[in-house]
Amino acid sequence: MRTGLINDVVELTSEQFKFKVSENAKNIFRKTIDELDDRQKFQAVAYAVKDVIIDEWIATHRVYDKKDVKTVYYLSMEFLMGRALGNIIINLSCRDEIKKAIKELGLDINVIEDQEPDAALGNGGLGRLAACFLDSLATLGYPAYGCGIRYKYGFFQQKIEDGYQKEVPEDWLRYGNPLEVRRDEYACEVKFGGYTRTFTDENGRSHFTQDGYQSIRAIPYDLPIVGYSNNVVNTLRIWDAEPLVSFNLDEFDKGDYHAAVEQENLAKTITEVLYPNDNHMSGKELRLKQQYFFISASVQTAVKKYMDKHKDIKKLHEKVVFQMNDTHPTLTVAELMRILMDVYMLEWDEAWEVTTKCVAYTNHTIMSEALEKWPIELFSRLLPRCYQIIEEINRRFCISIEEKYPGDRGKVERMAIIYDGQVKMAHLAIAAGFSVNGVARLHTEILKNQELKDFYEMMPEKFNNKTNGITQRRFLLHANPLLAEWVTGKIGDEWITNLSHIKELEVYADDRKCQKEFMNIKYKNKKRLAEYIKKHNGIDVDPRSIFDVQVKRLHEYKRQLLNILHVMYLYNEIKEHPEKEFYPRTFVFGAKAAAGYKIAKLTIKLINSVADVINNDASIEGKLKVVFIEDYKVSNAEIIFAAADVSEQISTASKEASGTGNMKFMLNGALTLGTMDGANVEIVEEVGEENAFIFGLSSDEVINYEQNGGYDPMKIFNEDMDVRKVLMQLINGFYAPDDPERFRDIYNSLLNTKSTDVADRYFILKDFRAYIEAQKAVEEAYKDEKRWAKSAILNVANAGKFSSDRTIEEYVKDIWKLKKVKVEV
Ligand code: B1H
Repeated sequence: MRTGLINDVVELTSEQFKFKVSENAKNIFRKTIDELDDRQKFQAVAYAVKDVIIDEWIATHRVYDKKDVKTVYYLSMEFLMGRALGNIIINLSCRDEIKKAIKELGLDINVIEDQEPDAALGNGGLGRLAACFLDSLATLGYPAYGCGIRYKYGFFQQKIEDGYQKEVPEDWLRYGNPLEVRRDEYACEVKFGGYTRTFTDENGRSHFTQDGYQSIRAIPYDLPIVGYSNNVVNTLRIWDAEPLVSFNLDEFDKGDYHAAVEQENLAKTITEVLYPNDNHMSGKELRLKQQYFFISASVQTAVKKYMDKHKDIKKLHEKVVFQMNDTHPTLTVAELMRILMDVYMLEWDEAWEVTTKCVAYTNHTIMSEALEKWPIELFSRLLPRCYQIIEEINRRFCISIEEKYPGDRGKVERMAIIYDGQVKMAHLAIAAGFSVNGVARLHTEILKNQELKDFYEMMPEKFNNKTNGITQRRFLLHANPLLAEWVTGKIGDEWITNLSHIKELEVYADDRKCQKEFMNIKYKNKKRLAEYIKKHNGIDVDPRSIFDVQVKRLHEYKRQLLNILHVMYLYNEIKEHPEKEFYPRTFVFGAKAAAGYKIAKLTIKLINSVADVINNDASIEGKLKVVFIEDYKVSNAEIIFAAADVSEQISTASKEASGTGNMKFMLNGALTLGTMDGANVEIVEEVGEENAFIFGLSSDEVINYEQNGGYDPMKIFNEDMDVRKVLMQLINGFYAPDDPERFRDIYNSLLNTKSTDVADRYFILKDFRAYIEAQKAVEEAYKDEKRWAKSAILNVANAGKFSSDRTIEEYVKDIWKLKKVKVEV
């Protein structure tokens, strides 16, 4: 087997690594390696790995400096990194030496990796995408910083108690983070509140400054992002907050006790916790503070770094590009304008020219509840100078709309940045950004033709598509070592850094021996998941059954409800027709619900209640099992994807912007059961419709119903007796004998018998029959092992497009215009 080394220059022997680990054991814990507990072993190894990385990290930045490269700043409220250690080790050129050393020390690499808490600084797809992008940027050798927040508490841990979700704070930094480096020398000041003051300089020019504000000290922590075998180590810079002057007698003496306490409190709260909302805006003042906090610190630092080497601030765009990950970092626009005008004294037009060449915006959703709008009152109080700037941007933008569409008031009303008492962040991002992109072809088309139609008409040149991707290094090489090795054995290891090569597997899809090898690997991975389930849920599942998996955030539009209603239907079928042949099936769910999202949390209870009844019914002879995996996160996701036969991607068409789990399943040889939504469309295009199971309304049909009405779920309830039976089981205590009313809200959400809301907003009943049929087709296909194995291999072979390396190359070519860098150590 080839090693896959691109640039085999880093030489580390296993002896040296062992020495590092034992020195760490001694220096940090005053112990020998044998005396360490598992967590300490992890730390001793992690510090040793950091020691290996650090020279490459320094070397990378030296090259960037010397070459004076253009750099992308990927600004994101979320980076869902998961565990770092294992991923770093597989990316390092000296991975074999490290693995050898760990083995020779008598340590188990899996046990060590398992000690690391997930860095869960994100909610779901948006945050994980940012993490995949960083991996790809480093591997491809592009100069990049990730900029985010060092939340003290990441995304909550989910415990299931009596079938209900309970949120437990995720104290991921409790034992420190061996891989981070605190960079006090880059600390900076971020100002909140107060008022703007105008003054005139000696040349008679007016300037603005902020007075009477509260200050926070932003302190960066750097995390290494290791490229694959190329000596490149990029940086994820996450900011923590501290009071500028800590609560001290100075202030106290001045009688400014309150101000001092407030600053201290603001600093404490600002980076305390990640808001756990996926596809939903929180609207809390603290959230806006978080946004400005990390944006101001990141933009200040980027501008300063540029000015350290260059004289002309007006050429900033030649070296710096800011990519805004959704609208959450849109304050970048106002902050950059502020710095250019108030610090570097540019005129408005000059500042606008620079800003609009530096910022680009990615849209990740059309869900209306996710659109960020801030009340003017809150915004202007918290960020007076930024607000003033946005007002002026809005004034000029509205004039340009009027010029283009004279007399069309509607246009101005629909497109204004400030309207109806609110600041609309997406409108600001589009008005200022030189690029606006969606995250899958269908999503971008919906943006252009529906959601952002007015903007597209006015500025078509800004709009472009960048279909999402995932890193094959984490989601195949690390997550599924058996399959990774098999693939490499067949086609070599180029796929690790160029996933288009995986197409070469296609010739093996019909080969009976290969099919058997493939199915055997899948079986082993299913066994691994079955063991995890046994350990965590105490449930026995049969690895020979079909593993049908839906793991993602819990949201009504993702339709976990459709899935569990279908399970209820199947159970009814098996009970009514015990004689009928039925291929054993294990339905696996994993999903966290936002803490305040009632119906989502009730859906979790429903899944667990259905699981309880079905798993404990001996009469069905284990034909059906339902498992809810507690605390779905990046680290257990790796085990889950590898073990899936069926990938449930069943969102209401038009609602899922892209999805990225769909790609991870595909790469691991699961067949997609899905709607024509998000990136599913492109997955089916790549693999062929015969190797997936597509059902349900199209996005056009959904949008048509939404705009023109004409859908009546009650009619289906009245006419389809299978649907009726399942729905009645929601309210007759079948799954809640102690409280038959428990699931009434779910029933109502579908039939609107009481609420004033739209009935079955996500077309669950409308798609129910089609879903049943698609599921039947899945069963038929699985019974034919040859056919299934072929399809599964073809899914792996056609996943090449969905590498985040491809996505990043497109961003670089069309938006960022970066140059690749080579690092020799
Ligand atoms: C996605 C979000 C999101 N889209 C608001 N939007 C948030 C919106 O905390 N908030 O306020 C957090 C997250 N997340 C997801 O992005 C899409 O739903 C997926 O379809 C897509 O694959 C992913 C990455 O593009």
